[in-house]
Amino acid sequence: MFKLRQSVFNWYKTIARKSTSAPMTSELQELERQAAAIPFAHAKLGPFFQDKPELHNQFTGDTILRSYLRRHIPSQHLPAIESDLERFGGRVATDLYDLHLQCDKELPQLEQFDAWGRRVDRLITSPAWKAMHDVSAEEGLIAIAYERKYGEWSRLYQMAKVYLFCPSAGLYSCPLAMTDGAAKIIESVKGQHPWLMERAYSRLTSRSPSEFWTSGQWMTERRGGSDVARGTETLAVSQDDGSYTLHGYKWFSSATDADMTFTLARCIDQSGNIVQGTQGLSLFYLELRDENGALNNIQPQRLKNKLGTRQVPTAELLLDGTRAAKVSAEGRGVASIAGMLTLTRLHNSMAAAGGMRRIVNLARDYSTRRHAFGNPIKNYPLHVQTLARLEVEARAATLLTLEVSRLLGRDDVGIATDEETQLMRLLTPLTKLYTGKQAMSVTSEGLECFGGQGYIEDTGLPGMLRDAQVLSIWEGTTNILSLDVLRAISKSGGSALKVYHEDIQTRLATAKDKEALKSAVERVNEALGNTVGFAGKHSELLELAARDFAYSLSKTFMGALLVEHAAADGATDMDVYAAQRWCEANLCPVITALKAGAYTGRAVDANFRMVFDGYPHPSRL
Ligand code: UCC
Repeated sequence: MFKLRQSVFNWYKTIARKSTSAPMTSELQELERQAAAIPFAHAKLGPFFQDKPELHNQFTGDTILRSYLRRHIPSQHLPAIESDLERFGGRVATDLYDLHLQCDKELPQLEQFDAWGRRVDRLITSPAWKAMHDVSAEEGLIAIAYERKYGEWSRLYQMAKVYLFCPSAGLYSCPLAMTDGAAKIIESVKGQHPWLMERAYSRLTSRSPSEFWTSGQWMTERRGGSDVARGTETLAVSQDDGSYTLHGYKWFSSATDADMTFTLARCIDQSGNIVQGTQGLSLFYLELRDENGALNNIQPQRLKNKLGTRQVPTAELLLDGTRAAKVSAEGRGVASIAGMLTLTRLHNSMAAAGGMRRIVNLARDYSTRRHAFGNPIKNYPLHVQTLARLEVEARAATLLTLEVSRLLGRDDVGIATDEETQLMRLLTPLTKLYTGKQAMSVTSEGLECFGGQGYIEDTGLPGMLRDAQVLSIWEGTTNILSLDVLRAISKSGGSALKVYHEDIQTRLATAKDKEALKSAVERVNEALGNTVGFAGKHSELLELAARDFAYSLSKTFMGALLVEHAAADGATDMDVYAAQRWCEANLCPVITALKAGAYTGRAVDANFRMVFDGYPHPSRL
C-alpha cells in the first residue's frame, strides 16, 4: 500500500518538474503516454469493478437444514421431500430472487378517488407481487401442510420450504403466514361451521393460482396492538339472518389484497350493552369483496408508511357495516385467534431464521470475492471469526424453528402427547421472541461484512435490515411475548416448565458418551438448573425478569438442540464445534442479572429515575 502511494507521488513530482520546463521532450511525451494508461485519467474508469456476491442453491448448501431433515424424516418420505426442496432451493436463488427484488422496487399504491372525485379505493399491486401469489399456490406453500401427504412430516416439509422462501419472497411470506393461520383456525371450528371448509379452507389450501385465496388477520386498532382486550373498539351488530355487521377502525391491516380475514369485534346487544375486556371479544370471519369485486363496506383510509415491509399493502381500514360471520363462542375471540397466532409466530420465526441464513450465505460468498490489503477477506481470521459467530446464531435458529415445526406437525395430525403440546405452547413465543430479535443483529452484522456496499440500496442488502426490524415487533413484541411465556407456564400450573426440564434432560442424555461435548452438556445442564430454579425460587420476580427469563429459556433450549444434533449419528465435527461455541456463551442472563441486583426494588426505582432524569415534564410522572 505504502509502496504504491510512494510511486504515484514520485511520478507526480516528475510531472510537476517537467511542466515548468518549456519544450516537450520525448521523455515528457512518454510520461503523458503513461498518464493516459493510469486509471481515471481522461475520465476512464479503469478495469476494476466490485464482484457481487452470488447466491447458490439455498438448500444444497444448508448443511444444518439438510442434516436435521435427514435425522427426522423417515426414509420412505425423504427422497421426495429432498428432491422438491433441492429444486426449490435453486429457484429461490434465481427467478424467485429476481421477483423478490422487483417487489421491493414496485411498491403497492392506493388510488382512493377517480379524476372526478368519486371514491374508487383501488389497491394497485405490482406484477411481481401478483406472481408471488401464483408461485405460493403452485409450490404448495400452504397446501403441503394440509394435504398431509407425508402425515406428521408434512408440516416440517412445508416450514422448511417457507424457510427457504422467506428471504426471496418479496414479503409475500406475510400474507402466507396469515393464510396458514386462517386455515388452522377453520380446521379447529369446522365442526360448528362446516360451510367454512368449502367456502374458504379449500381455497386457502389450494395449489391452483386461480383458486388460491389469501387471508388477513386484523387484530390491531387505534389504541394499539399489544393490549387487544382494551384496544378493540369494533362493534358487531347482529342481523336478522344470523350474520353481523362490523363497525370499527382497523389500524394496521397487513396484505389488504387478501380475499378474506379473521378479526375481533365486541358484540353489542339491542339495548346497546357491551362486555368490556377479553370476555367481550368474539372472532369474526369476513370476505373483503363480493363476487363483482366491490368492497364489503370497507373503506381503506390510507396505506401505512412503514420503515420496511413496504412491499406489503398494509392499510388503515374503516369497517362501516361490513358483513361478517361470528365463528367463536361469544367472548372467546382472543382464545380462538390465538391458534392463528401460533402459526403466524412460527412463520415469523422461519422468516427470521431464513433471513439469518441468507445474509450469512451472502457474506460468506462475498468474503471469497472481496480483496482488501492484498488478500481475499476470507483469508483474515478476524473476518472469518465474525462470520463464524453469525453462523452459530443461524444454525441455532434453524434447529429451533425446525423443532417447533416438527412438534406442530404432530399436533396437526392429532398425535402430539400432552407434553409435546405444552412444550410447543412454551416454545412458540420463545422461538418468535429470540429469533425475531437475533434476525436484526445478525442482519446488521452481516451487512457490515460488505463494508460500504452493505449500505447501498441497489445491492438489495439494506432492505434485508429494514424488513428484519419488523420481526421483533409484529405478532407480539419481545416483552409481550416474554409475558406470554409466563402465561403459558401459569396456565399449565407450572407443568410446562417441568416438561421443558425433562425434554432437555432427554436431549442431553444422547450426548453422555461424547467426550467432545462434555463441557457443552455441563453448561446446558447448569443453565437449565439455574433457569428453572429461578422460576421456583423467585416467582415474585418473574414479571420483572420476564425478558431475561425468556432469553435464558431460549438459549438453554437451543444449547440442548445443538448438543443433541452434534451427538446424533452422522453428525460432523462442525456440528460439535457449533455446539461448543454456543454453549461457551452466557446461557442464563436471568441469573447474571439477578446477581447484579437488577430485580431489586432499588433497581426498579433507580431505572425509573435514570430514564426520566432530565425529563422536562415532571408533572406527568
Ligand atoms: O396482525 C398483525 C400483523 C400481521 C402480519 C403477520 C405476519 C407474520 C409473519 C410474517 C413473516 C414474514 S400484528 C398483530 C399481532 N397481535 C399480537 O400478536 C397480539 C399481541 N398481544 C398478545 O399476544 C397479548 O398477550 C394478548 C392479546 C393475547 C393478551 O390478551 P388478553 O385478553 O389480555 O389475554 P388473556 O386474558 O391472558 O388470554 C385470553 C385467552 C386465554 O384463554 P382462556 O380464556 O381459555 O384461559 C389465554 O390462555 O387467550 C388465551 N391465549 C392464548 N392461547 C392468549 N394468548 C395465547 C397464546 N399465545 N396461545 C394460546
